[in-house]
Amino acid sequence: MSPIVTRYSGNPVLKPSDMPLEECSAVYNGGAIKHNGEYIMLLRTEDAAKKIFVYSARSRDGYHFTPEPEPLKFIADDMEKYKKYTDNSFYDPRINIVEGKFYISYAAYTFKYGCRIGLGVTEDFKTVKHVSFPHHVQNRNAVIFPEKFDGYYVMLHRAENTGGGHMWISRSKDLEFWGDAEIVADKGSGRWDAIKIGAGSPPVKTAKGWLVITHAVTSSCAGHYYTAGAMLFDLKNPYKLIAHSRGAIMRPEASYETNGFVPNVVFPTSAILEDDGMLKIYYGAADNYECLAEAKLDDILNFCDRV
Ligand code: BMA
Repeated sequence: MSPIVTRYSGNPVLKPSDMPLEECSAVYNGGAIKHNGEYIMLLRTEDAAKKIFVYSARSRDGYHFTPEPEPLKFIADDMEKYKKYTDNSFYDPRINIVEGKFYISYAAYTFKYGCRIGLGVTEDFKTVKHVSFPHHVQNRNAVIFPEKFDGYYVMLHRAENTGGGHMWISRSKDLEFWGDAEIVADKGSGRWDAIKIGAGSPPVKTAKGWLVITHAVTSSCAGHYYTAGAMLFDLKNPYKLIAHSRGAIMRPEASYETNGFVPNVVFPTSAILEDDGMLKIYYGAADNYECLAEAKLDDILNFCDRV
């Protein structure tokens, strides 16, 4: 097992039978925050037909979560246009706290057009009001920095394979029009991230830089293999990647990570830094379960080499 992270002994923190959805087949890739001492998580939840719903769940200790009875509603001023690019299929939500507001970035999917990033805002974690589709299709895994830089919001996102599977960065004055897109981290620094690399958690501020827990994908004869890594971005200039983990901080090892709907997947989607310097990393396991691993922030930083 990884020397850097320790899996929560009560994993999974949420499993399909915990969810209020009838015939639930999977619950995973949950975006989580800690707000006023409470943990709030948004979860990709699937029924028997693999139709996706996003449920919220709350916890007082970060280990035991209680799901809300109803899924989130996604609304927009122009519902017709909105539905064209979502088909009621929203997944892998991240909660980005920016200027005190809760922005939800998620993958908006339609069978016909593919996947693009959806951005919404919520106050109650029951209704998400559409803000924008920041990029065209073939983009997902977006996270937003908690602070603005020179008046700009800044987003990390991952282009699909047609865009190379690299991690991109772009910025916006108003959260609606995004530009200045650049590749900020290339896939393929080693075999472990040869296929794709993308943001997992929204950035966490540390003394050494903005920490982002990432996913990295390689492939084998048995298919794709998803691990978790870490990156540090310059505190003043997020377009500058300053350090990258030498390899995976966590790879599929536990039975709930190596067996499931998609075997051999750990997919981090949030990281919460506690006052004692421990990081809670929430992640999807095998596209089936929501899990938790903990690590000392210093151990992760020490495993990051400057680039
Ligand atoms: C990625 C996304 C995730 C999923 C992962 C592993 O490309 O689709 O939602 O968890 O693959 O299957």
